[in-house]
Amino acid sequence: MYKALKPLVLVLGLSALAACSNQTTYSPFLEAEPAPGEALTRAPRTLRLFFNALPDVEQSSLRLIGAGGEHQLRGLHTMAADDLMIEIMDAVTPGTYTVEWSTVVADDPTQYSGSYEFTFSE
Ligand SMILES: [Cu+2]
Repeated sequence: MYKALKPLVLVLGLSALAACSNQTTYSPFLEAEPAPGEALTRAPRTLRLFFNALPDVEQSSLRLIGAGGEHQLRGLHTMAADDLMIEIMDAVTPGTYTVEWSTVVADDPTQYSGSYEFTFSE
């Protein structure tokens, strides 16, 4: 009995793995300011991310990471345009930056997350 179950467990395991590797195919994230991959020539003062539905601010977070570590951000909010927005408190110096986001949108209880980079040079 146990031996007969083994192939089934293996198949289920593989399909679970396939489901995991497919998780990047759906994301509520649409675009952002600064945009993913954007090369800025002026330091950004805010981050604004757009989604395909209204984010729940209480269940959302944004992080900005530069060469010197994590930047101080303040006042996560939505402008009610299916977006999340936050103010960058400390100086953004030339370099490459990573934005990490996590959110729940509309009535979907799934916690989605992702990240992207932009660069800034004077
Ligand atoms: Cu705003």
